[in-house]
Amino acid sequence: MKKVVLLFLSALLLLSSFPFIASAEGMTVIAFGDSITAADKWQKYVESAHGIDVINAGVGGDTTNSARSRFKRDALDKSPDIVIISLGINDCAIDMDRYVSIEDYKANMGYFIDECKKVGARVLVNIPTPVVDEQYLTRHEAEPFEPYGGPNGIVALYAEACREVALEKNVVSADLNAMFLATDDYTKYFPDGVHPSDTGYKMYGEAVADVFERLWLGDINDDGSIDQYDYILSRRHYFGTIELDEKQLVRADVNCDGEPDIYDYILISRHYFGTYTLLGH
Ligand SMILES: [Ca+2]
Ligand SMILES: [Ca+2]
Repeated sequence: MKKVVLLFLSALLLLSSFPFIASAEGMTVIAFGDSITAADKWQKYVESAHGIDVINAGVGGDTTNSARSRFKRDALDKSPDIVIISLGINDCAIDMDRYVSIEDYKANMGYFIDECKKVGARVLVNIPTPVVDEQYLTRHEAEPFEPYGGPNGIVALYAEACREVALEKNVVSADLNAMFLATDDYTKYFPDGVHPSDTGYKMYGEAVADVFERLWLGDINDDGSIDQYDYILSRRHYFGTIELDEKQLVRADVNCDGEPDIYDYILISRHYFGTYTLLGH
């Protein structure tokens, strides 16, 4: 009898956390970046997948240095819930005055993330997309890039630096660099060597949309906190007694290995008990 009552109570508790709401709806989402962000062709994929409007705060030619001076006005002062940060390609222009050293790039990215956290905004970092040397070098001097094996060699270093900052700051990232390089020929998606084609932007937008749900990693029942209800849902999914929807599956896979399983529900439980911090928290 006791068991039945307990089961009934736990079912009630689970039900009380339904129905699910679409978390991002009504939230202020800002995309802070350079011309690749400003081009605006990627964001419809994120908007339609998550029922949101993205405020585009992309400025062509921006490096992390030049973007710092407008970060407060264009991002922080808008009371953002979510900030998507996409910078780095212009920082790599070692032949130009606007070049930003890799140390300064990391410091600036860290600054953007820290400031977002201070105002309570969640952060999604886009790892810089690759460039195509041949087209890129029609507008830049080749020699300064030679020690790096060409422009995309230096972009690879900044992409790695960006991954390191995201990891260190424990924020969600979309590895657009790795995504394009994993295709059979990434160069066809960057007709001018830097900016994606329409197809490239579709891949870009869909990749950002895919990781977007990770901003709520662990909060499977979408009630704004990560607690025993999430742990129970995760566990029940693992044992096959409930089915999670597509977005819940992303949230349940807290170690982001593509499989919501026993390791994830242990991590959710550890996060709840304060012995582990989930990504993005
Ligand atoms: Ca929850
Ligand atoms: Ca997993």
